[in-house]
Amino acid sequence: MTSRRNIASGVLAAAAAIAASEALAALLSLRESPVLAVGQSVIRLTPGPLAEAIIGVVGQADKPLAIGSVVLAIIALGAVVGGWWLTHRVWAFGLVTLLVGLTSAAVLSRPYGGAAGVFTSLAAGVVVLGVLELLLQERDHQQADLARRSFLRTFAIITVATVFIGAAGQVLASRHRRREAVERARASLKLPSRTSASPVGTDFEIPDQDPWLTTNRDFYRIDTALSPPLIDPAEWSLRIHGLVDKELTLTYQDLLDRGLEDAWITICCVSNPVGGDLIGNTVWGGVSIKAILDEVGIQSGADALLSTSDDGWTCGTPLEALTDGRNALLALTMNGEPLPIPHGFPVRQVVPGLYGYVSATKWVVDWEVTRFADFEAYWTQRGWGERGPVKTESRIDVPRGGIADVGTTTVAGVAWAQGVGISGVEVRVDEGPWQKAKLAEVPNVDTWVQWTYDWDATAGDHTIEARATNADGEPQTSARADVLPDGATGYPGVSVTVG
Ligand SMILES: Nc1nc2c(c(=O)[nH]1)N[C@H]1C(S)=C(S)[C@@H](COP(=O)(O)O)O[C@H]1N2
Ligand SMILES: [Mo]
Repeated sequence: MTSRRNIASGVLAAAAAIAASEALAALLSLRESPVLAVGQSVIRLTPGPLAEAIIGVVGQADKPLAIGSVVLAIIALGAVVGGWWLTHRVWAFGLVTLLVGLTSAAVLSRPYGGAAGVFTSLAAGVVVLGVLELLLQERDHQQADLARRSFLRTFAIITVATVFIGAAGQVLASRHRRREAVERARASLKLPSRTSASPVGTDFEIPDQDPWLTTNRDFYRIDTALSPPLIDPAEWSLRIHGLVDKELTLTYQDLLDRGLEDAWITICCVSNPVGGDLIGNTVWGGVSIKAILDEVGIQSGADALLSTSDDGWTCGTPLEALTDGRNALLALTMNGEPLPIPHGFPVRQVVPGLYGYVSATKWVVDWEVTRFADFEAYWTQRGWGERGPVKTESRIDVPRGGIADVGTTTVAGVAWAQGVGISGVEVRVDEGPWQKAKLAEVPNVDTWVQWTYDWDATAGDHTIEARATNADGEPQTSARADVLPDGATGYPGVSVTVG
């Protein structure tokens, strides 16, 4: 009995170690789990003629066979370790150490090997020892029955945990493979070369100020996806239906065939507080949404475009904003590159002048031309405004950190009113008179604009505020509003200690 129990414990310990190392490998995004690395080494070390003979017999099954043999060997060695655990503890430790060592060597011999792979191998060894320690204790003959029941319970718990961790690891690993496949498809896209440098005069290049152009890496990300949808552009399509004269389905290639136009557009999130950084500016390459809607023909009575993403997020956009001539795009590129996966690859919407939650659907796959009266989109159901026009706002970026020196001090920031444009920005100190700031260049009305003001700073504590005026002559409001339900307002302000 004891020996059967020991062997079963060893087998379970080995299985738990494999499950744990596979899951850890997936979690750490290893290109190869330790089991795979050992399998590869076995294949490499198999003498050529023997390998050919095996392939001759099993054919394409050689790879599963190699992995299966490794798993079986580990299980068998686990049984040996379990068998030795109570009587030959030093040998058991020695064998586990040897296996961890060989596995680490196999991992390190691979091009993707490294510290994380060795760590995963070590973790597998620790799991073996831990499981055996939990299961096998010296038996007290007085309480054999109690010990047996506690053994069975622990055995069952570890078995369930092993299956669970193993399954979770497989799910994670298959997602990794999918992500790599989509990343490869993205990298191999041959898109016509696109603009990606800021137009002259848009950036004052003031130290500490956010650049006018936001890089893809620095671009804020807001969505409800715990992990982004992984869509192969070759499999992507957009179905257009609802109140249209003719339905249409567009593929990625269809969009490319139409030719991409570039547009500088600043997008921002309705959840951006005054002074916040949920805003970014970049050049998008895409196809005019208006042109597509003109083609399908909007029927009378329709006032909304209900767009749905691959993962089921929904967004309602006023048709007016999509057809009034502004640069509303189905975008394929961001800063001259295919959209990064988290920013909507392969295709997303970008609409100047509307907050993202009512316009900027990422991973978009479905368009229904409809009426606002007939649906509620994701955020509208949760209390946010049905339409989300961007409010004229400004932000102070410099001086940062709340301190400045006496004398001429640069105050700088950005202002935006996408779709309308900014005609001026003013700055005031300690609620004194408003002073005109200097504006940088912009390529159109859809981007933010940098501004700067030379302030003659005097010693002491001061408050600096800014306000923008849009190109229609309307100044941004001083009334403070929270982000809910349709965007924050109020003057941005910073406190500065000079001296
Ligand atoms: N599919 C999908 N698209 C989405 C969202 C989302 O949750 N899911 N969030 C929207 C919101 S609220 C904003 S502000 C923008 C943000 O776009 P970004 O992450 O590229 O900056 O995407 C919009 N598009
Ligand atoms: Mo947002």
